[in-house]
Amino acid sequence: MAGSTRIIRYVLFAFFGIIILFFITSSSSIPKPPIPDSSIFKGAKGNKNHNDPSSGHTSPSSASSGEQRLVDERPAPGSAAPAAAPASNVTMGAVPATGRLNATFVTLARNSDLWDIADSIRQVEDRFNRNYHYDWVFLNDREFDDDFKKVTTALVSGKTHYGTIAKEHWSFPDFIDQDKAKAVREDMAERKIIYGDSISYRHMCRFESGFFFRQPLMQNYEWYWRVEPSVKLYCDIGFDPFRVMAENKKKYSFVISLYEYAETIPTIWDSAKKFMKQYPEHIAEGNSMKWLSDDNGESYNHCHFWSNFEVGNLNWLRSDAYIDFFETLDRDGGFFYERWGDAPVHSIAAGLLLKKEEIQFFDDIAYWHVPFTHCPTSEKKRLENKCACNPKDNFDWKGYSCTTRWFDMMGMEKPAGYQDQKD
Ligand SMILES: *[C@@H]1O[C@H](CO)[C@@H](O)[C@H](O)[C@H]1NC(C)=O
Ligand SMILES: CC(=O)N[C@H]1CO[C@H](CO)[C@@H](O)[C@@H]1O
Repeated sequence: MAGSTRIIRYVLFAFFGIIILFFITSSSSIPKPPIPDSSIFKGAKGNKNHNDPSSGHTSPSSASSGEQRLVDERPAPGSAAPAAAPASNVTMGAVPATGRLNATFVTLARNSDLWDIADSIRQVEDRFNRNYHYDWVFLNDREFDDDFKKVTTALVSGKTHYGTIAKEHWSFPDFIDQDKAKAVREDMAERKIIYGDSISYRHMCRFESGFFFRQPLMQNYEWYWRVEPSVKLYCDIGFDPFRVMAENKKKYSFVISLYEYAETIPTIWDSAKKFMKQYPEHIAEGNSMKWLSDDNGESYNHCHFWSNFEVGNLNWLRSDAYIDFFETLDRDGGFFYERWGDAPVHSIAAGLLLKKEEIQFFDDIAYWHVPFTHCPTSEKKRLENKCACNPKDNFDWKGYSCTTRWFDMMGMEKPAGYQDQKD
C-alpha cells in the first residue's frame, strides 16, 4: 500500500515537472536565434542594404536595452569581466540583431600577397565576419589580377571591392628632392635599418598615412578595420567592434602599442610641434599627450599604436584636423628623407587630435602580426572566447610595450596576473 502511494507520488511529480518545464521553455523570453538560411548568406553578398533578421543572442551588439547597456557591456580593459556574454550563438551562425554599421575591412596588398591575405581573411571570417558579412575593400598600386579577385571573393562573406591606387597617391610629390631621398636610402641601407632602402615601403607608409581613407571606394564608408597579410586572430569575437566604437563615440583603436625605432623618425616630433603651433584649434582638450611625451610635449617618447591592426573612423581621418596634420608632416618630407611609418603618424594624430577617451583598447581582440602577440591576460576571457594564444606571448606588459603607460594614463586597473607576463 505504502509502496503504490509512493509510485503515484513519483508519477505526479514527474507529470507536473514536465508541465512546468514545458511552460518554462515555451514562454522563455529569449527567442531561439533563427538559423539563417543559405539565401541570407547569398543575399549578403549581393545586396549591400540587406537587413539582418534579429536574433536572440546576447552579444553587446544586440543588447535589448540599447545604448545604456551597451556602454556598460563594452570591453572594460583591465577588468576581468568578459566584454561579451559567452554569446555562443554568435559564433554558431546567428546574425547580429541590429544589422551592420556603415563599415568595411580594408587591405592593401599586391597580387603576390594572395595566399598570405587568404590566411588573414580566413582568420577574420572564422572568428568574426561569417556572422556579420561586412564588405572588404582591397587596394593595390597595380591592377588586381583575376586569380586574386576570384580567391578573395570566395573567402569573404561580405561584398568585395577592388581599387587601384591613383599615381599621385603612390609616388614622390614634386616638392621632394630625389637626390636627397636617394642618399638617405643608401645611408639607411648601410646602417641596416629595416626597409631603410625601400622606395615602395615609403610609398606604402605615406599612402596609409594620408590617402587610403580618401580612395573613392573608401568614401562609401564611415568605419574601417585594417587587415594585413599573414595576421592571426586567436579568440572568437562575439561582439561587433564597429558597434562598440560607434556607440561609445570612439574614433581610433589598438591592440598592441610599442616604442618606434628612433632612427626612422628623428624629426617627426619637430613637425608635430610645428603643427601644434600652427593649428592650436585642432588640438583636443584632454588628449593623450601624456602618453606620447614624458616632458609635456617637448620631446616624443616614441610610443605608438601598432597600426597594422586598426578599427577606426574614416570621417575623422577625412576631417580638416587630420588632413592639416598629414599635410604639415608630408611637406616636411620625412616620409622620404627619413622613413616615417604610418603607425607613428596615426598615433601622434590620435594622441593630439582626439580626447583620450575616444581611443579604444580592444583587449578582447587577440591578435598576432610578426613578431608580436596580444593575448587577453584574463584566463576567463580566453576560455570563454575559445582563444588559442599562449598567454606567455602576450606583449602588453613587456618592457617594450607602451600599453602599461596607456593604462596608467587612463587610470585603468591592470588585469589580474599581469605581473606574471612581464617577461
Ligand atoms: C556611409 O558613410 C559614408 C561616409 O560618411 C556616406 O557617404 C554614405 O552615405 C554612408 N552610407 C550609408 C548607407 O549610410
Ligand atoms: C541565448 C540563446 O539563444 N541560446 C541558444 C544558443 O544556441 C544553443 C544551441 O543551439 C541553444 O541551446 C541556446 O538556447
